[in-house]
Formats: sequence, C-alpha cells, structure tokens
Amino acid sequence: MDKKVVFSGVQPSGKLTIGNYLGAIKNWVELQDEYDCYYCIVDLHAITIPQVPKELRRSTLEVLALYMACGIDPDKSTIFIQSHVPAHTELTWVLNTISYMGQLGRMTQYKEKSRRSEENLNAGLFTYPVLMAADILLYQTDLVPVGEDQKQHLELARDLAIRFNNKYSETFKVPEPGIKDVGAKIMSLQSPEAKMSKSDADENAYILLLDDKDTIRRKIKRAVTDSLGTIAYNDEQLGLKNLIEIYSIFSGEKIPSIVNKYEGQGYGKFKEDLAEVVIDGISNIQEKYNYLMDNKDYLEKIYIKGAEKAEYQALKTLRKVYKKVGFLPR
Ligand code: ATP
Ligand code: LTN
Repeated sequence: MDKKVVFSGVQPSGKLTIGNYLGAIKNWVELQDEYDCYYCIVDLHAITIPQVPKELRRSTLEVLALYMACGIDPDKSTIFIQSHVPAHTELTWVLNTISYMGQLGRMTQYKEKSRRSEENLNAGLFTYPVLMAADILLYQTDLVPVGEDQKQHLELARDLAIRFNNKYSETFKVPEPGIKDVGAKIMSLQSPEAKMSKSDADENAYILLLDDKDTIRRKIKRAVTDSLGTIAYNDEQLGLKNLIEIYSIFSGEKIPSIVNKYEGQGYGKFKEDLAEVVIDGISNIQEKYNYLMDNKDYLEKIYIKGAEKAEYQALKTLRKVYKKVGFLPR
C-alpha cells in the first residue's frame, strides 16, 4: 500500500526561531518513516513582504541546511525549493478563480500583515493562502504539520479542494491539519500573549535556532514572567506557562513533573536550568548546520534532486486539473 503524504513548509524570511522548530520542524522529523514527506522552502511566499535578493538567496540555503540539521533526512523525505517547481504558481492561478474575495479578506494573517505594510499592500499578500493551498493540494496531501497560526489557512485549503472536487469531479485529496497540543504556539518571551515571531522588532522576544549560548542565557533571564513568584502552570502566569512548555518539549519531561521539581523555588533557578535545557536541545543542530553550510555543493545536489522528485508528483496533479477545467492539451 502507498504511504500517506505529508506536506509542510517554512518561509526563508530571516532566521528560524525555536517556535518554528517546536511548532513545526521537530514534528516533521517524527513523520518521515511512516509517511511520504515533502518539505518545502517557500520562497514564493517570502516575497509577499519585501526581501533583499542577496539575503533571500542566503536564507533559502540556510533554511535548507537547518531542515537537515534538525533531522530531516533527504534519503527519506523530499526537500525542495518552491520556486523550482512552477506547478505551484500554475495551480495557484486556477485556484484563484474559485477563491472568494470575502474569505481571503477574513484571513487573520492577511489582516495583520496588511495593517503592518499599508504603504505596500500588494496583491500577493492577499492571495498568499491560495498559493499555500496549491502547495498542499498538488501532492494529494493527507496531513499538514504546522503551528496553530496556520489553522485558518489550512481550512481554506480544505475548502478549495472540496469546492473544486464538487465543481469538476474528484481531483484533490482533502488534507487534515497536524497541530500538536503542546508547542503549536510558542509565545514571545517579551509579551507572552503574542506568538513568538522571527519578524519581531525586539530580538529579546525570540530565541533563534542559531543563537549562541550566552545569548540564549541572557534572553531567558530577561523573559517576562509575573510578580506571583511561584512556579505553576496556568493561564494567569502566561510567561511562565510558555517557559514550562519550552522546557517540557526540549527535555521530554512531563509538565507536572517539572512544576513539582521547582515548586517552592523562585524563577531564577528554573530559568537558569531552562537555558541549559534549550542549549542542550539545539547544540547538536548548530553543529550539523555549520558543517552543512560549509558544504554548499552537497546542499545544491539535495535541492536539485528534491525538485525533480517533487515536480514529477506535482505535474501529475496539475495535468488532471488542466484537463478538468477544459484547457486544450498541447
Ligand atoms: P513570521 O513570524 O515572520 O510571520 P513565522 O515565524 O511564523 O514567520 P513561518 O515560515 O511563517 O514563520 O512559519 C513556519 C512554521 O512555523 C509554520 O508551521 C508555523 O505555524 C510555525 N510557527 C511559527 N511561529 C510559531 C510559534 N511561535 N509557535 C509554534 N509554531 C510556530
Ligand atoms: N504559510 C506557512 C508556510 C507555508 C506552508 C505551506 C505550510 C507555505 N506553504 C504548505 C504548510 C503547508 C507559514 O508558516 N507561514
């Protein structure tokens, strides 16, 4: 029997945070044996906000190296760059024609990003989720492992699959979201009611996968907590709650056991230990990353091979779509 299909992606827009890792990439690793996995670097999505071309090229390679350093194995999974497979933009066009302006206008990410870039409110920002739907639907994807913030976009991808299937006949698999209970929304270290984001203006708000040890210790020490002063896991102590979750996922220790261990102690010792847990959890990734970035020829081979494999699958779906909508074959 054929394996079920997983698809996910990250934008090469700046450095990756531990939020991207815990909410997405770490979970991708666990799916590699059971599923046929496609992990994409979504550079077409990245240009919906202004990018410096030279830096975009570098970030794209960096994200590829980070995927692999985190444990994505190119012998098991297909790793590729979105712009290398033109079928993504081609299917986007077709899906645009069955997407409703109203639904796209209600997307939270669009509303937030358009508020931030009022002077450059480009159409790409608006159709961003349609491109994401195309990414997913091209591969007849069963499962999409992402963080909580992508839930609404996934709902749209499901809607478009169903709408197309109803209009023309069964064509797309309707994908399911894979969102974890813990770790799907790592919060900002400075304002724990907001998501940790790599595009945050305050660099103390996030920990990067490539931050050095002292930076990690400093950022965790400065992380916002509360004045209650007791270690507990609840919604009144959001800052602490977030830190406990980070501790739990990196260490594998259950949340109640962590709370127990630090009960009666102040936040200082807990934060010190947390910093070491995080450092421990990512030092291996950093080592592998540095090795890979010194071997760019190898990285190039990986993404060339990845694009070939991805394109083969993508074109199968695109051909069906073109036929169903009535395009005359060449
Ligand atoms: P930005 O914050 O700059 O908009 P981003 O950090 O959300 O970007 P993306 O490339 O948009 O990065 O997201 C990649 C993946 O990481 C997605 O699956 C997303 O849901 C997940 N993710 C992003 N931030 C977090 C977070 N704070 N907690 C958990 N998962 C996250
Ligand atoms: N929009 C996503 C990135 C993304 C994606 C995808 C995730 C683009 N295409 C397909 C899963 C499946 C984000 O994280 N901002």
